[in-house]
Order: sequence, then structure tokens, then C-alpha cells
Amino acid sequence: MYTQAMDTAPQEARKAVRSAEEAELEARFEARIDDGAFIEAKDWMPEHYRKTLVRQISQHAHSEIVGMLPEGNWVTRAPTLKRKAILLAKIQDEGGHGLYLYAAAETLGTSRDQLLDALHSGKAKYSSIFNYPTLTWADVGVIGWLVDGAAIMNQIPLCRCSYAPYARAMIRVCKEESFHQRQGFDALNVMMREGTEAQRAMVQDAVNRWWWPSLMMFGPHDSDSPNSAQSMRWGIKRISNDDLRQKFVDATVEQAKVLGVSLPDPLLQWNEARGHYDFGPIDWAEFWRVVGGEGACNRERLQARVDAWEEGAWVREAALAHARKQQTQAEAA
Ligand code: BYC
Repeated sequence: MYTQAMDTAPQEARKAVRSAEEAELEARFEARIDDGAFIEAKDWMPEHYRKTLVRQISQHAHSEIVGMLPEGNWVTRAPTLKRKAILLAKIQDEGGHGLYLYAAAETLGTSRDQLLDALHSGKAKYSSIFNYPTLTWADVGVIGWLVDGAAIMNQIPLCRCSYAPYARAMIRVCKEESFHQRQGFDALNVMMREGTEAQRAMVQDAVNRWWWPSLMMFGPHDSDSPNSAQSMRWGIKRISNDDLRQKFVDATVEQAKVLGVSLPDPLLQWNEARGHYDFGPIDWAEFWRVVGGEGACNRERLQARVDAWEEGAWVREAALAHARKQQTQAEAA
């Protein structure tokens, strides 16, 4: 007892000193956030800020690499060599985005193996949108136009995210996403202008299936978004889920007119007073079903990632063996 008492007093004193120090660090951190400063990996940050970033960045990274799968289904069936080359380049870009983002998450002290473990075991989330099937070639164009279009709308503000390594990664990602959105719009435009009646119907059918899931990409309404308030306060998110969704609708309705497709929402109409388009209610039950693992393709997507990881084990082992050999040779020289 006596010895314990001897130990306890200084420990508590140390704790008090540490928490006073921490309070000071936290106050300085909050002041930097208020000034609009960027936080670097080596800077002190509250544990909750770090955890929020790892959660968002890793989900984002997983979305990029799972997002390669629905489009990958169409590489062998692209209608022309030009479209195949564009699709291959786009899918390769998505893999690159995943890598920048995993690297950004690693700067926060979580290893890529931990992040991938969370994905493969089904614990980690990735964007709901990639759990829908790509039934026709028009789906590939619509993914570019609507899904990448929604992604850009969400990601441009992330270029000003308070965590600098994430913000820097997003600058390059956004440049590439812009090309992705345009190639999708272009592919659809060609089908709508030069295609057959059947091809135009195929585009309309794809738009009908992807419209609502694209609106869901922005996440729940602000009032139902548990993470938004704190993330906005910390400058991780700069624009809210609902505001981004509204910006997307406003921009996309005009693009749909140029394409000559209709959007599957009878309540979609310009609201002069608000200066925005009104749109119908989103089926949040469907959204949560998909996020919870019950979408049309959740199991297939996860299995494809696990298979790719397991089948690629020999490549990782060979790379490590090569690196070890080179190191031994360098040490011997
Ligand atoms: N799907 O409090 P909230 C791409 C979760 S890839 C699934 O609003 P937050 C592309 C959310 O995680 C584009 N889950 O959360 C790639 C949270 O759950 P937890 C991917 C969703 O983080 C290849 C809960 O719902 N983009 O474009 O403040 C080919 C409550 O939500 C979704 C990004 O990842 C969803 N849609 O805001 C083609 C952007 N929405 O974590 C294209 C980065 C919400 O508490 N991420 N949830 O268990 C973000 O900007 C934000 O994380 C979100 C959600 C706006 C998505």
C-alpha cells in the first residue's frame, strides 16, 4: 500500500502536468485552425482529429480502389480501342488515387496493412455508390458523368482541408477527376447525338438507375450526419453534405439538358425564391441498407478485393525478397 501510494502521487501529478500541457497544445491547435492554418503530420493534434482523419481518408482510399471494380468489368467490352484506352487510363488513375490517400493516412500513424485489414474484414466503409452493378456500356459513361461529377463536387473543398497531406493529395486527385467526368460526359454525348434509338434508351436507363445513388454519395442530411459539425469546425469538411448535394443537382440538371436526357425525379424543378433546384426525397432506407452491406454488389466487391490481395501475395513477397537482397548486397559492398 505504502509503495503504491509513493507511486501514485507523482503519477497523478505528472498526469495533471500533462493535461495542463495538453490543454495548452489544444488551445494552440484550435487557434491555428481558426486562423485557417494547415496542420502537418509532425504537428501536435488532438487524438479525435487524428482518428476522424484516418476514418475519412481511409474510407476515401478504399472507395477509390473498390471503385475500380465496376468499371473494370467493361475493359474487355469497351466499344472501340479509343474508349478502351480511356477507360484503362481512368481505372489506373483511381488506383493511383488510392495510393496517394493510403499514403496520406499513413502519415497519421496507421499502417497500410491495418487499413487494408479493416477493408478486407468488412469493418471499414467505402462509398455506397460502388455497390451498384454496371449493366451496360452506358453505365461506364454515367459513372464518369454523375459519379465522378459528384466526387469532384465533394473533393474540391477537400483541397483546402486543414490536414495538409490530405489537401495536397486532393489537388492532384481533382485534376484527374475532372478528366474522368469529361470523358464520361463525352461518351454519353456521342451516344445521344450519333447513336441509335436503342443506344439513347440505354443512356436514359443508366441515368435512371444512377441518379439517386449519386445523390446519396454526399452522405446523410446534415441533421442526420453525426460527424459533420466537428469536421466542419476543424476545417476537415468545408461545405456540408446537403450544400454539396444541392450544388451538384444545380450543375447537373443543366448538363442533362445539353445531353438530352431526363432525370428520374418528378419533383425536380427550379425554385426562383431559393435560386436552386428543388428535388424529391432521397430513399435513406436504401442508402443505409447499402452502407450496411446489403446492396446488390457488396459481397461481390469485397470478395474481389480479398481475392486480389491474396492472389497478389507472391508479388509482395518477391518485392520484399528483392529489397532484402539489394540491401544485403549494398551492405557487403
Ligand atoms: N457511402 O457523418 P457523416 C470516387 C457514412 S471515390 C458510405 O456525414 P462524414 C471514384 C460515414 O462514413 C469518392 N458511407 O460522415 C472512385 C459515416 O460513417 P462512420 C469517395 C457513407 O465522414 C473510383 C456515416 O455514414 N469520396 O469518386 O462527415 C471510380 C455518417 O455520415 C457515405 C470520398 O470518400 C457514403 N456515400 O461525411 C470513380 C470523399 N456517406 O464513418 C469514382 C471523402 C456517409 O461514422 N469523404 N457515409 O462509420 C467525405 O467527404 C465524407 O467522409 C462524406 C461523409 C461526405 C462521404
